[in-house]
Amino acid sequence: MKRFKQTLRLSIPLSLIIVLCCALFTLPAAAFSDVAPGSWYEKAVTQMTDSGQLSGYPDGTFRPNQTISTAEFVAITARRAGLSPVSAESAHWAAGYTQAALQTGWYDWDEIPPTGEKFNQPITRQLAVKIIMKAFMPDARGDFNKESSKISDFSQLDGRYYEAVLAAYSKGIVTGDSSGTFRPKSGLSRAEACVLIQRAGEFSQGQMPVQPEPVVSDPAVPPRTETIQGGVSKNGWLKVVGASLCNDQGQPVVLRGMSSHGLQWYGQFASSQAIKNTADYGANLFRIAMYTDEDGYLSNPDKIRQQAISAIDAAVSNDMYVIIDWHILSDGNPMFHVSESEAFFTDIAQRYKDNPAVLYEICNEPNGNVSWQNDIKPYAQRIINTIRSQSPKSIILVGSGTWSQDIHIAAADPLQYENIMYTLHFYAGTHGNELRNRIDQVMAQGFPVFVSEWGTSRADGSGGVFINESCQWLDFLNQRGISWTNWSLCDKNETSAALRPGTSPAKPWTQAELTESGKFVFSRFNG
Ligand code: DCB
Repeated sequence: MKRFKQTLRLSIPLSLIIVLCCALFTLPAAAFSDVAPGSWYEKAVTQMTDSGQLSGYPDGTFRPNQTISTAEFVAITARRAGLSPVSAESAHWAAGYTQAALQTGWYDWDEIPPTGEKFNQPITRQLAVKIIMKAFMPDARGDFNKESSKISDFSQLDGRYYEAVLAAYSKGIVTGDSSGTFRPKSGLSRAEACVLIQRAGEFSQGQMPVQPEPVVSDPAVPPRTETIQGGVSKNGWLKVVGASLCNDQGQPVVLRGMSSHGLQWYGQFASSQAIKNTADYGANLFRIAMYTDEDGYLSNPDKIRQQAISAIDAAVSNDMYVIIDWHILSDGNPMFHVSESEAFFTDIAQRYKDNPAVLYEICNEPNGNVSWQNDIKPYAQRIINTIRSQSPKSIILVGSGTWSQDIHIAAADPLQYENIMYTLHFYAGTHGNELRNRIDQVMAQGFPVFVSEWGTSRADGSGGVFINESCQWLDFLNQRGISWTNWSLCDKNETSAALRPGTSPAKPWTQAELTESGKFVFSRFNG
């Protein structure tokens, strides 16, 4: 039986050296002067180094007794599990892996903050075990009484690690040392870490996490657009230049934030505190989804208009841009209520004609038996004229057929106005390369695209959460400087909702009140 080593030598983490050797050296274990043949960790070290998941040092040593750092542990586990690095805020060598691991849900923000302050510290044994169990055996469980009796210092474990540690003991991943202690808050050596990761990894052969589709580098892809962020006071009146949204200085600008859910159902999350909360997390845009049908504006125009106006004013007072969205959905043809739309937009555009913050989205998602040429385009011409007659400089966002996915059809027969953008809506669990290719196709023709709604879920608002696919999408949008709002800011019990059920709209939100989707999306307001 392999066992944990009792003595741990604490030493300064050697992250810089590790980064160099991770990148440059993969020495076969046999070459490690300090990995004794027949030692309890030799097999695991050999297998992992041979497959490129682990490396030694340029001087030919593996340093099995050296305490492993948090970043090393996460990066090695991620490689073993086949996770790919994603873009991250910290410049640390392992930040791409730690960000991917965080987004995959291996641990929470407070355990390993993405800002990096714990990356070079030793990882605790309890957290290390949680990570490998999440990575390789997420469904394993252990019987509390049976397993906890094997651990003489069980009372020292923090409660959030009970489940993972009990599962690890029950599966034989962790066996404890000869005195039956686990020492949850101590570190572990590189050799121990290697054995643990290898053992859990072998257990789960065939159940590797789903990998995002590789981003195919297409020579037609533009170089990353240098965009600026910031609010209305910094950027002023926006304008469309070629395929880019620009500020009043002509510099490409990117807006990111949340969409409300239907005001008739979740209007409380379009409150000034809720909008401020998203601004505090870095959003510079808010979208007001004003359903027309489904008991929305058309059933209760005065009340819903007032809610929308209050939400616009709340966004403005937080220096955010704001989209007022005429949210057609079950009424799939915008012509059904064109005169109500004209009246509504006349009123709003008149009210906000001097305010650069307000963007107009005139038809959320045309769908069903609706044609660009015969329905959407004539509707758009009428409403654009209506808005421009009051507020000539505003940006206007126009949807297309198939729930605002048919931008290529719109681009083939475009609107002849300035400062128009075409909306593309996607749901990461449903839509992928096909829609991304469409974006590239129309941008190459010079048409500006705005993602005024997307979700981490499937297209019905539930399923998933599809974090890998969402990441791939956001990286794609960042590369092209495309602005977005995410569906949706509410506490509905559906995976696309950013807030857990019961979250108060009247207070700032803690991480614990954000859903898996909310945590991910809120972490990406700045790119
Ligand atoms: C869009 C709508 C939005 C809808 C989301 C998710 O619809 F713009 O209103 O939100 O995407 O489906 C959902 C809410 C649910 C609510 C439902 C009805 O999340 O809580 O019950 O609206 O009000 C899309 C987008 C794409 C596709 C289909 C829909 N698609 N759709 O590609 O098939 O069926 O609503």
